[in-house]
Amino acid sequence: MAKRHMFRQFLTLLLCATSIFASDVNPDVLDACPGYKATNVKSGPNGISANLVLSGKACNVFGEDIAKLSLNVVYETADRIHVKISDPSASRYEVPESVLPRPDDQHPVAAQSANIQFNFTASPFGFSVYRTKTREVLFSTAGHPIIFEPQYLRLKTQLGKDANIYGLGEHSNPFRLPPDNTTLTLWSRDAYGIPSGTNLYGNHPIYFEHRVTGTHGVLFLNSNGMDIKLRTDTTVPTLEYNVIGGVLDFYFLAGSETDPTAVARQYAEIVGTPAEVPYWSFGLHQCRFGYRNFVDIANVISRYAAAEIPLETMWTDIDYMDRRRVFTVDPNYFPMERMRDIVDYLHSHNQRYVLMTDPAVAYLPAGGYAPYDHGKALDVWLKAPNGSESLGLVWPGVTVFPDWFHPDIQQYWSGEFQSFYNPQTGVDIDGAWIDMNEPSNFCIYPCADPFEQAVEMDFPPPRPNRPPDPNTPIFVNMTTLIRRNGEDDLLATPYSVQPTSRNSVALRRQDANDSLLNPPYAINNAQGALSSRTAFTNIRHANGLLEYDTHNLYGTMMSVATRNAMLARRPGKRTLVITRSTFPGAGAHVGKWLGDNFSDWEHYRNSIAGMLGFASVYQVPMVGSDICGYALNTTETLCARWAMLGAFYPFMRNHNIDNATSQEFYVWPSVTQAAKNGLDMRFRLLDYFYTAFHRAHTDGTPVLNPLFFKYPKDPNTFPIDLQFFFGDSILVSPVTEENATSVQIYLPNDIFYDFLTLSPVRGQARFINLTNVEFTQIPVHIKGGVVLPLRENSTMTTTQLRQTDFELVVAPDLDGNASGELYVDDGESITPPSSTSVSFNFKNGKLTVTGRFGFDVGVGVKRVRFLGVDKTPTKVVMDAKEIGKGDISYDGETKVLDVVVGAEKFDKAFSVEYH
Ligand code: MIG
Repeated sequence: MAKRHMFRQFLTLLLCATSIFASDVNPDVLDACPGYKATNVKSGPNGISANLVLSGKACNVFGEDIAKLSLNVVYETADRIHVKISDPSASRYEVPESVLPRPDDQHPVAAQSANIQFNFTASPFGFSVYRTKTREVLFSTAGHPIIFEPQYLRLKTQLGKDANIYGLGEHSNPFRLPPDNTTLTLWSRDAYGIPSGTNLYGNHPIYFEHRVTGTHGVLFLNSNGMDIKLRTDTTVPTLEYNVIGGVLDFYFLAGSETDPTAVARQYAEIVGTPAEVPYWSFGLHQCRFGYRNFVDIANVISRYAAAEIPLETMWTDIDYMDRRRVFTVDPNYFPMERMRDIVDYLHSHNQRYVLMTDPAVAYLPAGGYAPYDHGKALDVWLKAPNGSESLGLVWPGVTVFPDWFHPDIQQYWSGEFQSFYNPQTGVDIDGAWIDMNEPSNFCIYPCADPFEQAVEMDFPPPRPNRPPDPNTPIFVNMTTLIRRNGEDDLLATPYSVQPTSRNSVALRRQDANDSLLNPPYAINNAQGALSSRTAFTNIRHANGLLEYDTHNLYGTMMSVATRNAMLARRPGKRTLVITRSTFPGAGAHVGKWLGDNFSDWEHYRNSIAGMLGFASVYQVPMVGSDICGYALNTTETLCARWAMLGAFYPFMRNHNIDNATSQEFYVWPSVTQAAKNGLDMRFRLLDYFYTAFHRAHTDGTPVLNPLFFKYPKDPNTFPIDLQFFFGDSILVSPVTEENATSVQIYLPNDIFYDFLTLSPVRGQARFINLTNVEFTQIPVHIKGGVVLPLRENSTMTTTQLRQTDFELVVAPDLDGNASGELYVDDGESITPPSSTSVSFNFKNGKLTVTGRFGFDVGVGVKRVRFLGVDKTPTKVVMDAKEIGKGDISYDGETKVLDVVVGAEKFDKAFSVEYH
């Protein structure tokens, strides 16, 4: 081994030991590495293969350069090139197909017919990807040698000046990544406060780059820890991957020269389209950490009803568990019988219930805790290198962790779900919330004695974890409950902590030379060492894979197992699973919340960028941020604004930390009103959004759109992440500053209509200042060119909403045309027995409604409102029949023509035109 290398390794260890990062090697040193040259090149009609041999003296920066690599290039579709560089001599780790099944590569296309091309130079080896038609280069490694060492890979591409790069999350940076020296670190981490500039819960090594000439995408399919750097400290701006394992596996997506959403669909062809969710899951969800007992839960449900805020789904955090142990209820505070009463009550009111499940299972080897015993019997726990169960410290104290690669893990997990969430004997939940699946571990690295730490840190914490608020009146009107138990009894019940035996586990010896724990290149993990506060990276899974390589998959694998367990409980029905940690492909199974934000304006604002990352780039569209903020006390005005912004999150949930003051929407009158106003718009738009979600499920078209997706030639839109489109056509422009009642909003050169007054607003490709935006209002505009199928009015549940008539709003574009779609099915079947798909077209004053009406929507279309109408029409005709004057009204001020069509049943084609 070269002296230099040993020195570097020594330096690395030293730096790791003092927890400073070794990653900032001067880029010139790396650029001076020899790189490779291509030999034995075989060009076929559908791709290229070659050997890559080291083309000079090894530089051995973070290990020894691998002398010979193989290159494989396949034109998998007209819009996708797969480029893989790997070590043919060793079987290096690659993301398993079992976690992310690869797209079809068996039917490649002819290179000439593809929309993008792969080009390379043999010596030194470098490659580029360019658009076939325009020869515009999209990616180029020229001038930057590839480095391929056992635990360090580097690949670097040039970027244009001020490139518009989106993705590479999970992060809390602006949606358009700052091109100046931004590092995106991918390593799942329990990231309380979701600080920007740090690695967070999930990992999505995909970016879209947008230019006025088109939008393309690059997926780096690798689950190892990595730093992706956008640099401008180099001669040309670059994007650089620094990775600690796996192979160089890239998918280049052509996207489109005109439609930025095309690249999203192409990405979905790789990672899968989003799972369809039940209709009810678009209703309002209420949660908090720190509901003390079932009476608290009952109170919240009752108070929402009393305040007439449509609560669809009640949630409960880990509070319900007995000593924080998964798959148990606390017998005193959340007794099973009362839990079942609550669920029955909710279900009989068309409401739902969701509970949290954590991955970590209490380590109780003495027996008697079935979830541990069952897992032990099936031998599904993660194992330390010495074969003993790998122990961590999570909420219940010392824990084991499920090994999602174990062949019996699904059996185990589904079994626990079947019994604890059993409809006859357990808690009959409607959806699942899975947390802590980075996996998170409270044990401080190197965690030599988790038992001692459990004692020191007081896990599980004693009850009640939040003192009762003497000012909160008992409000239960779920009478059956109040008769059986009073709150006083509950709070008097002592909470007992049982001592845990601590003799069966040897102390863990952390070997600083173990390169699985301390690899030579240290990624910029905000948690320090790779294994800090998580599972140990030297763990080998049941199938032989290392946690070092698969850490970033843990949450997604738990997601898939949880979804399967939920589907097994209610065969044929969709479910809702909300996870914290994700990887490419997660969205095909589950939704995601953005984790532990703060109740402050900055987090309110950057929730939009966070959400756009997941919904518009990563293909995880069922996403939302904790409304009113998680940690810290919220304020009335923040919560009011957030209730309305949250009404345009795909996943709308109010959630709060245990030590913060209550923030349910009924707590303040202004917030109650704000929530009602937001929900009113959301509910009226719900079928429009459901249709968008169905389309996403069908082909990956995003359900939320950053402005540039719709105005790709307008550079002003490229950095905007305080406004977005909900679906294709609803522009949401929240007030973004504390105490403000005004907001600067950007309106592209187009016609818009105010959602509430329906009057036209001509966009001038500039910011305008909206003033007098009350704390109960959020500016929402309809983008011209759409026919919106709205429900006539809002209701208290989505079940009632589905029994509400439709109205159509025709919002023409600048040419006077509009179109739209409506998809309706039973809202719950995975394979709906029937469905209705309607198309709306508006041209020359005539709205034509056509479609397939397979599903009985049960209601009619009561009216049609035509927007932007210049004068009172002489007559309005529905099908061949003139509509009576009494059913027509025209408002010259707002230019709205309102026509009562009164169709009792929405089950056939029709047309309405005005003259
Ligand atoms: O260590 O279950 O992000 O939503 O309330 C914290 C308690 C564990 C973190 C989640 C948060 C949840 C909390 N959990």
